[in-house]
Amino acid sequence: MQTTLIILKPDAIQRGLIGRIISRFEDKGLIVIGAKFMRVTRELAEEHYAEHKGKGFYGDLVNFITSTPVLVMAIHGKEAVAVCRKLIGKTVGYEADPGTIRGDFGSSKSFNLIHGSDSESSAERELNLFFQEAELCPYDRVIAQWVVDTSSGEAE
Ligand code: 3AN
Repeated sequence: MQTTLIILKPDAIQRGLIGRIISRFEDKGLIVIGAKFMRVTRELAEEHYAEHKGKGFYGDLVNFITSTPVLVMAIHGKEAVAVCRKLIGKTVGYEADPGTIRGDFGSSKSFNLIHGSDSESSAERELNLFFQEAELCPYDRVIAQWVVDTSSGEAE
């Protein structure tokens, strides 16, 4: 089981897509174990997007993510990092496959609605950037035993 960082970016908030996007993750069987509605500071944005520093779109990216509030979430479940990336779809909205979040709701390259950590190590780094440990609340759901098969002792 993994936990990954998801950010619903300013365009998702402004367009009123919070509920529909969270439903994509819940429908898949993943759970929200942390959530924070916040305005990202410039300092935090620069740290989060440090790997893109120097690229042409970096300044616009930092301006965009800090422009209006975002919803930051810790999402947990089986293979959560890769599963969330697949649910999110390709970076550019007009290239993303239908059925993905960006493919269904996005039409832009830079306004692409959502961020999801791209690896387990990125998830760990990004979760630490956005959440204190006490802000994450892992829990068990009764339905969990019908979402993944745990009869062998492993989540399968
Ligand atoms: P993803 O979010 O799909 O992992 P990354 O990590 O390559 O994409 O890029 C991080 C963010 O930078 C993207 N979500 C997008 O907002 C922005 N971005 C990436 N490439 C471009 C680009 N060519 N032009 C404008 N913005 C971009």
